[in-house]
Amino acid sequence: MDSMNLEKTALRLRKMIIKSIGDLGIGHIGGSLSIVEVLTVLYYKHMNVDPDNPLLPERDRLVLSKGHAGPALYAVLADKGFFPVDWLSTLNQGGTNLPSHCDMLRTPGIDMSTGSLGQGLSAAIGLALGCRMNNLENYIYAIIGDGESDEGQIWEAAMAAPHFGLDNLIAFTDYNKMNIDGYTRDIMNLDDLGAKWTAFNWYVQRVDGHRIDRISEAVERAKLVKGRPSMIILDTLKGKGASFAEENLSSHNMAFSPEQRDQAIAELSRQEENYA
Ligand SMILES: Cc1ncc(C[n+]2csc(CCOP(=O)(O)OP(=O)(O)O)c2C)c(N)n1
Ligand SMILES: [Mg+2]
Repeated sequence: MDSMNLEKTALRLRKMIIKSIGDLGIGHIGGSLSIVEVLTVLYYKHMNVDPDNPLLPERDRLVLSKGHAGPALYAVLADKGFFPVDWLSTLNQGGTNLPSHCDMLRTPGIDMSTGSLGQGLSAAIGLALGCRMNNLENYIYAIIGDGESDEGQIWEAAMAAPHFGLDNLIAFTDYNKMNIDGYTRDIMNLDDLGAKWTAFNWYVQRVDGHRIDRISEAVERAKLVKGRPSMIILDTLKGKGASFAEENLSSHNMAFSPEQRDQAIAELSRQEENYA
């Protein structure tokens, strides 16, 4: 898929996310909307996955370590055909297959259960080691949050992955500059985040996390790196694409009305027309 079609796909996914959370009336809209482009690049360009065979051993895997952004990944998986699109309107309701946070035992296409922040990158290391042991030539992708990066376990993983020479591991930090109820610079300043990962011997890149082409080029460069893992830092906006949520500190787990839902979807539909 070329960049233009990927951008159009990202708009469609944003609408699906806003509808799914909006139908429930509350949810993690901010951190879901900030990762739409990276998910689009991975699932529509780079990842080898098969919706009809979600447990294929040689598939690429994604660990959404910031598991509260499950609704973003659910939109992608539904759109790709891992499960029916109408599941999206059951989000986080009793009996659903789409709980607020990712559950690999419940949802086809989810590769790791996450939501307890800090653990996913370590789980991705385990997957990367296991796949290498099985002589698979696949990639393990992981997405962590900038607030999540306050967790000590992230830095244990930061030390372990280069030690094991995991060049099949490509991680992303969703650097949206916001934690649950404040700015990361006030809660725990990440300062020069790239320098930290570089010091741990990761191959580090930093790109605009809403530029499909830049993310895709970064993934291509990461795949060429031998002997160590990659960290791609994505400069993003929390709530990107929904005017009621974008760069709004309250967007973390936000309640919004059907009118706000419909207005945001209509705005995105107008943008989609530019691609027709
Ligand atoms: C171990 C753990 N501590 C606290 C939480 C509660 N929590 C959920 S999301 C969140 C904020 C995380 O910030 P960030 O990683 O920046 O997420 P994003 O901005 O991408 O939504 C917190 C503290 C949790 N899920 N797990
Ligand atoms: Mg954040």
